[in-house]
Amino acid sequence: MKASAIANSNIALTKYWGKRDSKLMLPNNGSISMTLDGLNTRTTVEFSPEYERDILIFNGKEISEGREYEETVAFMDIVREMAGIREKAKIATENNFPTAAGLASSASGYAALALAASKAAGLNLDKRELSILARRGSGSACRSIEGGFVEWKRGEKKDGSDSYAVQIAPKDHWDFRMLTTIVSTEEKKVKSRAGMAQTVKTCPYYKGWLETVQDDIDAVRQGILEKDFAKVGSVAEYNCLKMHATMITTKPPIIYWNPATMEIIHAVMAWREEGLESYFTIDAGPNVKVMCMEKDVQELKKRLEGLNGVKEVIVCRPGDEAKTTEEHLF
Ligand code: 2P0
Repeated sequence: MKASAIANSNIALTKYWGKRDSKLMLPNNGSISMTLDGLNTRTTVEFSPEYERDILIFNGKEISEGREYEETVAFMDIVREMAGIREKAKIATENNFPTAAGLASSASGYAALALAASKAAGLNLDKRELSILARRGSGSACRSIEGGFVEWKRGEKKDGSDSYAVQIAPKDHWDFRMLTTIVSTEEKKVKSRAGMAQTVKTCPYYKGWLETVQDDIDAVRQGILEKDFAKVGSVAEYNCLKMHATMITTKPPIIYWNPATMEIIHAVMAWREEGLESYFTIDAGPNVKVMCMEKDVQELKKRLEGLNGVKEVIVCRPGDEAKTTEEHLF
């Protein structure tokens, strides 16, 4: 059986940083995100007795070994076990954005794969089950199953059955926007997975992160529901800075920022002083996402494009949930 799905990437407003179970991808803390319209992955999966091994085609090129291949096969094994099938699969996947640009390709990638692979395997999973399955591929992927504004519940159970994402507000809830500002398309040196493990192990301030992150989640959730832009933006920005403080103080230190990152941070803060209301957030990489309301998009985009080192600014609205599609890649 063949099935295809399309899923959007997402950006965390309060971050996921650190695991309590690396096999089941269970987080130490919950997180809140916005699903990003227009930054997506499309994936087609077909199980067949004709395939002797899983075949992975990424952006038109076959990947037959290495970390990415192994992780995909491990994920397909989870799907096969759930469906009680043994057939190998052909998987074709395409991103419509630069993969190495720190735009969370694993989030849209595993959300699309969870939906396409489960359908192709004959499973009919509900949103909760899909989110849990996507989480097994990559933590942040569980948030891309839903559209709009999303919360990934940390959960308490050891088996992960209560650690999944739910929608806080739909995509048309308000005219909140995210300007994805690309300063580098180089592959990052330290992947999130390794970076967070190192932080949990060696950062003396990680305790402080865990002690304060739930207050940030509660404030951002409330801010979203009340459409309070200043509350969401200011808490999200501070939460990002706290996460980066823990990255910078691991051993050895992980510093994802480059000079262009710093330039944007200072510019956004100065513009805010002037009354142009915007806030920044940054993931495990140098690119900056700037939060604003629709009315300020054009002015901010123009100003960001004028800064040193800025290559591209992509305007993102809150995006859709993951969906199946009849447009197959093969
Ligand atoms: C987030 N990040 O909440 C945080 C903020 C990066 C910084 O989720 O090991 O690719 O696959 O669960 O989901 C990136 O980590 O890590 C991430 P795994 P993932 O968006």
